[in-house]
Amino acid sequence: MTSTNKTPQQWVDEIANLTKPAHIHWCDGSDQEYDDLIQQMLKDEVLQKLNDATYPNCYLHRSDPTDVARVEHLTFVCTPEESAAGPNNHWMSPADAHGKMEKLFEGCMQDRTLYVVPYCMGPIDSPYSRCGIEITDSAYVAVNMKLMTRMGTEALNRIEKEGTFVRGLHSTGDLDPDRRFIMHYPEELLIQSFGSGYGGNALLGKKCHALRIASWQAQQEGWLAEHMLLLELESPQGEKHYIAAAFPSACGKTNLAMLIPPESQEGWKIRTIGDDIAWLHLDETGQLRAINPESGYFGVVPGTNTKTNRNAFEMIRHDAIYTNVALNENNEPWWEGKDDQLPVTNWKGNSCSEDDGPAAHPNSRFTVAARQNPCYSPLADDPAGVPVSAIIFGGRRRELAPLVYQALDWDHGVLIGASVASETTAAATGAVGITRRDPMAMKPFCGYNFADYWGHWLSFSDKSDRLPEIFHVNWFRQDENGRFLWPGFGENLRVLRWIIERCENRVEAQETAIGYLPNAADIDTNDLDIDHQTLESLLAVDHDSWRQEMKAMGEYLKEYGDRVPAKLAEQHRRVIKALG
Ligand code: SAT
Ligand code: MN
Repeated sequence: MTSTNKTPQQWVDEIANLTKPAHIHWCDGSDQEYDDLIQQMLKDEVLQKLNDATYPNCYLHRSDPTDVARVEHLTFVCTPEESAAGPNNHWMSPADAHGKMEKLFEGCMQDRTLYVVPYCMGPIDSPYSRCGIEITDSAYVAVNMKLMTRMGTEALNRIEKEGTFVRGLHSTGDLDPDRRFIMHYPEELLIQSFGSGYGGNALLGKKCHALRIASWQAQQEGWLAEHMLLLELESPQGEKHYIAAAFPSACGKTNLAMLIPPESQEGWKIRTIGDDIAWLHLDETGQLRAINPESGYFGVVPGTNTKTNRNAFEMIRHDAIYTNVALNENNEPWWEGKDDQLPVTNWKGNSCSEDDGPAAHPNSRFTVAARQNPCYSPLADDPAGVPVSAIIFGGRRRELAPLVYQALDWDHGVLIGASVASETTAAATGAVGITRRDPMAMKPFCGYNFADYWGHWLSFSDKSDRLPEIFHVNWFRQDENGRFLWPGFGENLRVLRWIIERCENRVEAQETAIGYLPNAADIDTNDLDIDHQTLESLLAVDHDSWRQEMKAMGEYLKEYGDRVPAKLAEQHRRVIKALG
């Protein structure tokens, strides 16, 4: 299974030979096919139809209770040299991984249908797009791939023309957590996933292809594959800016990408290009341009309501697949933070009166086509992508990181990105709320050694003198009583406005040891219930805490040894010196 230039047919034959499916179905991506697969899954009780009057064409899928999130400890990068995968990845030698997986896949599709899912990540006619074929024995995966990617005949035509594609082999296996692995072989452009039906482990176009494999390809070819939302911000004067923002999973990317400006911000508009992944390329003028490789959203459901994200709330009222939410008495989906009705059946299918814990799983998800988004930007389909003015990094941190600050220059911005830390969330199995380093929000998704990845980021300052400005934001600061200091959600627009003003050189800022901070008066707090002191603490740089932070960052960098780029170490020393 090593050659990357097999034809789709040759590869499918080879896999069919190994997995022994009862049927083979080549997906054409048509609406009819989608409907047929849904009908089949209703019959097989893989899906349940929700209230058709209030939630037309919406379905509930309950996954196995042990299979509800990404499994980072079972996710491997398989490169010949362990050092190429780096301390940021689990590593297995390609030979060992192939041996292990071959045994698992042997005969695993008996009595099942093998679906061939050709897909294109990015607009079908964009030079920046890349194709793949996922082979899966899950109809749930096939319909999710239809919503999340440009899937079907057009993608297959492009693959046949290009002669190359990323191969992804997936089987839900027997869902035994001890027989669950997600393997990546960057040099073979190959992904193998066994034993899970959950999104990030099973929809191989998403994290496995568009981030882990693509980040590796991007390093070879001089572009960037990032865990970033993409939005268009239009001012009341009609000026447009495009912003790319990296946050860890379940930290509000979808909400920011779909932000509805509050009444006080009259005339401002936000449109979504993407909510999770961006591929960025320098064009011939040195401008960084971005596409969203996906065409749908796989978003966190709990907490979605008309106040936090009205666009999403409306978007998921029809033609949506829900995974692991609860039900109310009207057979409508229900989740924590939805409304004041009561759930009746929890995500496991048990009665809520007899089973404790949250009714909807904290990582329950919706899948919808991006076009259903009320603030969808048609530029998401533009093969040329959008020109990026600003890159934002952020994490979920109750302390330390100010509301917003700006890097002194690109190289300093790379240090800021590399230093991102965030509290863990329910998007991955394991403890929640533990602060960990999550450079560029790519900790679970970078397909190669982070030290080389930072070097790759740094190389951009040699290639262009018109790169985007880099910023860091933190919406999640809390006081000692656990109260959020910043209202977040729609009000985050106020921070985006400062960011754009900085990009346009229209507002002064204070140079501090960690970067440029806003003067308090330059953040619009009109109509906000936020006093001057709170704003000051949101914008303060506590030197003691930052010295500790930089020390911790130094320890973290040591894990990467002398592979850490000199320019990054130099930026780190500079900040320490400036902190005094
Ligand atoms: O599970 S996914 O990786 O698809 C979503 C996420 O964790 O960001
Ligand atoms: Mn994500």
